[in-house]
Amino acid sequence: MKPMDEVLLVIDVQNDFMPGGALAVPRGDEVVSAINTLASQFAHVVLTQDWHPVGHISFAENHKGCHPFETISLPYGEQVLWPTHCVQDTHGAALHADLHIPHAQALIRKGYHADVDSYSAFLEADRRTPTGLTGYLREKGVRRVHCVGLATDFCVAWSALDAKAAGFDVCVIEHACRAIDLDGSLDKAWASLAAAGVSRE
Ligand code: VGL
Ligand code: ZN
Repeated sequence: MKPMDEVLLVIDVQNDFMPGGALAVPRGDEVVSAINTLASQFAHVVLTQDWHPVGHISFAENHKGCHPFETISLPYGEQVLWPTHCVQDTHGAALHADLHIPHAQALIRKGYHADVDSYSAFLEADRRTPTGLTGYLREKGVRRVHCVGLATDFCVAWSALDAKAAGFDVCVIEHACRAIDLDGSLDKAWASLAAAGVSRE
C-alpha cells in the first residue's frame, strides 16, 4: 500500500468522456478498471470532476457561428470550443458508475465559473484562480502526485504540469489514461510533460 504522502489523482472519469458521451474520449471506458486496481494500492485518493454551468464559455453552442473543436481567442488566451459536456448535476457529469473508490477522501470540481475554463485540477485557465487543491495536498503532507484519467492531453496533462509547478513530484500513469488527440495534442502533451520533469510510467 502506498503511503498517505503519495496521492492518486483520478481525473474526470465521467460519463460524458466515455464512448457514446457528449465529448467521447476514444476507449475512455478502458481506464475504469485500471484505475480501480490502482486505487486499491493507494491509501490516499483524490477525484476530480469537470463541472460546467450550461452557459459555459468553453461550449461551442454559446458562441454564435462557432463549431466544436475550433479554437478561439479569449481574454485569458486560446480556448478550444467543445461540445456541451459535463453540465452540473446531469448524468453526463456523473462519475462512471463502475468507478469504485470508496476510500477516496476528496473530490475537486472545476470549470464551474461560466467565463473561464479549467482543464487543470489546480489552476483555472486564467492561470490565476486556484481550485484549492494545492493547499489541500500541502496541508495533508503530500509529496508525490500520480495522475490518471481523462483526457491525457487536456485535463491530465494540465493537472500534472500544475502539480509539478506547485512543487510536487509528479508522474502520469499512461495505461490508466486515454487521449482526445486533437491536431497532435497528445504528442505535444507528452513533450511538455517530459520537459517539465513529469515522469511517464
Ligand atoms: C476535458 C476538454 C474539456 C478533460 C474537459 O477532462 O480532459 N477536456 N473539458
Ligand atoms: Zn470541460
